[in-house]
Amino acid sequence: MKIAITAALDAGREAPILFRGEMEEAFALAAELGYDGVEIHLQHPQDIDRIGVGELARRHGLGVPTLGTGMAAGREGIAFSDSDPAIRARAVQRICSQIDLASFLHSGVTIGLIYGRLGSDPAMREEKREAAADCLKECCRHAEHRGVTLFLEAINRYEMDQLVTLDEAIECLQKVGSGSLKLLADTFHMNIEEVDLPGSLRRAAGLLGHVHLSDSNRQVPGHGHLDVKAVLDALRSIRFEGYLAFEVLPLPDPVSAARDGIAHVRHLLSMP
Ligand code: LER
Ligand code: MN
Repeated sequence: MKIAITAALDAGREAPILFRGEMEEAFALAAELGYDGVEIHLQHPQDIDRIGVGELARRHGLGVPTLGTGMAAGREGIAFSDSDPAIRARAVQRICSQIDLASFLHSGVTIGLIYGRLGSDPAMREEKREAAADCLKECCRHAEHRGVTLFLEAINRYEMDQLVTLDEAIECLQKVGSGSLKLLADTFHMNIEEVDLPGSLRRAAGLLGHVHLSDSNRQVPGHGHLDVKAVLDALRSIRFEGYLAFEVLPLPDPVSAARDGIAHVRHLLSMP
């Protein structure tokens, strides 16, 4: 298993992004501390210089496992489940342009908050569910064409009202049935929604593509009370070979968090 930090040019105080600032600094920090990659969160793909970031990744020998896309949903209110077709089209267009960037950086693209909510009107829920799945299918076609993997994320009930558990996301993934679509398991959301974290991960065998690893309090692993060893053992048992990305709060500060997180996880991974 490979380990990544998360980075963004800027993010709100409450956002679970480990490093905020220039990509040069993010890649230098990740390389210095022995990470394998940098997960980049972006509102627009053109917010970064793609050639410069590609060079940084090559120079430091780091991968970019996925591009986080939730900022566009949060800041612009665009989503696959929106009842307005023009807004759905903007969400699809944004993901397709993230896919183009991902293809250049050999990265994946996360489909999390941009999948969207169903809302409280029972008459609209089925329509919105179908609309969101159709948008996802359209993005999958573009991803297949570009050779990019999309990671569909299960997100807890306080942020989303569909695809809340891994099983629900797996059901959607199987309905869409694209070779370019994999599951993203985030231990912060799982700690709220799942009955048994290792059991849920084992059911995702063969479908899991990416992991957001944080402790119970959304700090780096080792700063809370999640049984991180049990999570890593389950991932080992399903032969997960992707990235564990620390989508965490930068506490007590970004450098200490990055240092503590990788030390803790490498130590647990070295145990039988
Ligand atoms: C996105 O990956 C996620 O986990 C959300 O909770 C971010 O707010
Ligand atoms: Mn996440």
